[in-house]
Amino acid sequence: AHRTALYPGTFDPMTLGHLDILKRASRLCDKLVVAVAINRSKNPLFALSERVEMVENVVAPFRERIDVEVLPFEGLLIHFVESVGANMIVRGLRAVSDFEYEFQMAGMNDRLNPDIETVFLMADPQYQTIASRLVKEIARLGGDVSQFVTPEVEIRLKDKYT
Ligand code: COD
Repeated sequence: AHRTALYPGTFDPMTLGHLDILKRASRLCDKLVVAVAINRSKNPLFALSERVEMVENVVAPFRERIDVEVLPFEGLLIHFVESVGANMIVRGLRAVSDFEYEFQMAGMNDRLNPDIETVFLMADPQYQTIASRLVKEIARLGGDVSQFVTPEVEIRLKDKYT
């Protein structure tokens, strides 16, 4: 069967944690859709187009094996999943602290559409504690974020904060 996975997030900005989950997800499906949320309520540092570009710039190697699309989305996640014809939603789990929120989201999305499965993946331990929010804080305060993001994202963060 043809499997399409959708990995949704804010990606503000994309980190090596996101990238690790992306790589793992790319091995589970024939097509991967990375859905970048407009997420006005989170007041993102990066514009939607920048967040899409940052993801776009790392998915190129996956295209040798599978079909990949990076698309912006607004509105209800489950509607977007249905509109692209995906069978599963991929989410990353970091610590116990992620669990409550992810548990609720997966449960409610399952009620909205029981045919779509949420799949949880864990990143490699070296990436498990990386969070976009803390990466932004470190960059804003002049710290070194090179262990947490790609060189491209590091440059973009420097540009934002100088
Ligand atoms: N290791 C492992 N996983 C990670 C790491 C890491 N270091 N960093 C991030 N992740 C995972 C996150 O746990 C998450 O699963 C994914 O990567 C994306 O993370 P973020 O922070 O970029 O994205 P979120 O969590 O802000 O995305 C939330 C959505 C935009 C998907 C959500 O708010 C949503 O679906 N909004 C649409 C409205 C809707 O449908 N609401 C009802 C939901 S039931």
